Amino acid sequence: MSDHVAVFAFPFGTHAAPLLAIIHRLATASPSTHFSFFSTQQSNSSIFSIYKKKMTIMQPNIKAYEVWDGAPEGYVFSGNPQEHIEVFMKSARESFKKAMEVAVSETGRKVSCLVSDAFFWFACEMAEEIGVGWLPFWTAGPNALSAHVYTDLIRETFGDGGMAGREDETISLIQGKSKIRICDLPEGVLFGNTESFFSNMLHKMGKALPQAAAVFINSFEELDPGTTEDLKSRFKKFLNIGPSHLILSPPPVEDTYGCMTWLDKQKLASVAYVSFGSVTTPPPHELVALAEALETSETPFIWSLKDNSKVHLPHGFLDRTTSQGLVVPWSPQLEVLAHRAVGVFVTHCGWNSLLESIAGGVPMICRPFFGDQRLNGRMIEDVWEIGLKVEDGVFTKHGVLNSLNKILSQEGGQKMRENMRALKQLAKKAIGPNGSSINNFIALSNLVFNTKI
Ligand code: U2F
Ligand code: KMP
Repeated sequence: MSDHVAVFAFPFGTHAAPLLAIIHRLATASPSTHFSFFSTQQSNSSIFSIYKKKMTIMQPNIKAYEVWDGAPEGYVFSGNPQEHIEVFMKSARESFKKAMEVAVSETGRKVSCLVSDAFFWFACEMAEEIGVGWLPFWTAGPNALSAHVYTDLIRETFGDGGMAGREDETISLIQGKSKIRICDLPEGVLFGNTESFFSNMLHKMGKALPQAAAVFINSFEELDPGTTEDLKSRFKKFLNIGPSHLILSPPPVEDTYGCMTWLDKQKLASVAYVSFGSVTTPPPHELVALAEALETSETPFIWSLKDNSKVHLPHGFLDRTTSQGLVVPWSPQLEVLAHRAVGVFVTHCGWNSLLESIAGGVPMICRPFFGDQRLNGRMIEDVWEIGLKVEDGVFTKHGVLNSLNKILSQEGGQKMRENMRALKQLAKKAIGPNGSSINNFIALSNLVFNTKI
């Protein structure tokens, strides 16, 4: 039997790279299966180049196919980050369909299984049309996923738009959410624009996922057992197969800006690592507050900051801090967080960053922005107790100084590090012999290789 697995990647945020890592592992396990990996030209060139840089051989049974980004020639984007998503999504179904036809005719193999980013709710119907199983991948955490699955229930219970004064009420009617407050929900579920294109996409996704052959996720069951148990009852199969970077153990990446050699010279657990992921940069006044707090506290730091944001740093900051820290446009984050010198991570609470911080055992200072990030921040502070949210939700010099002090020089930090160690042990167990994530990965492989319905 010569199988052909079609894989639809979401080309924004950190979605496509973790999916490719999982596909790479599946492709290694089954060299006779062909994998067609569909994403935009920009996304494919960036994620496949990581493999080249890491000098890892890309499996010959994976082939990248390009899909249209949806922007007609000369299209000018307004600057709103969701516009890229909207423009892409409007033509995505057709674009994927066309590209899949090319892959089928090139390989001479019919598609036997459809793996997609969970955002592509329409892939459920596409899989049905061609008579194969649909396996959606959710790239964020289980708690956010459950917020989208239960959007109707949340809206019915808490009222569309009428949450004034109820922001701090907990959502205890949903298993796993006893510490989650209404204000932590991804915008568009209950507040914000509930009718936006993006909110509708997530709403439709929440309704489609229970029909999938299995939903898989980059997490481990023991991290959020309540939510996991609940989602297992909602989905045909709910497979936690992470933390994927521990299972797949990527080879070290190039240290272009000398972060690792600089860290080697720093004291144990003394350095603040600062990064806000691939989508967001804090507004200028918050960058200033954060920079001032780092400078005043004389905390050694590595700050991953896009070059075009450096202009917002306080006048003379870069010159004054040359011996105190590094400002780099991109860091080898996984390795940085695993380094013994790093003592705190100032983060936007993106899911991949959260998992990498757990693996490195580094407590977090949380400044969430959108989507799942407030939810992750709440779990970090109130459930796992492995970090603190910034005071008042935004960076102020005073608030950052307080948080740095609590984590780097007081007992609070010690307790958080112990909690981190316990979570890391659970993660290691999950990916060890007979661990939950390993068993789920085997279940996923079985579905990928036998999903004809
Ligand atoms: C979206 O995620 P983001 O890209 O904003 O953030 P993360 O999930 O934290 O992923 C960032 C990744 O980029 C890497 C880092 C993570 O793997 O190691 N990285 C790096 O290597 N060097 C750098 O200097 C900076 C980052 C979204 F915004 C989130 O809300 C979601 O949780 C996430 C997953 O769906 O997608
Ligand atoms: C741009 C993005 C993302 C986004 C919003 C953007 C993204 C992402 C999410 C998200 C939304 C709700 C969730 C979890 C994640 O929002 O990549 O529950 O994953 O403007 O790239």
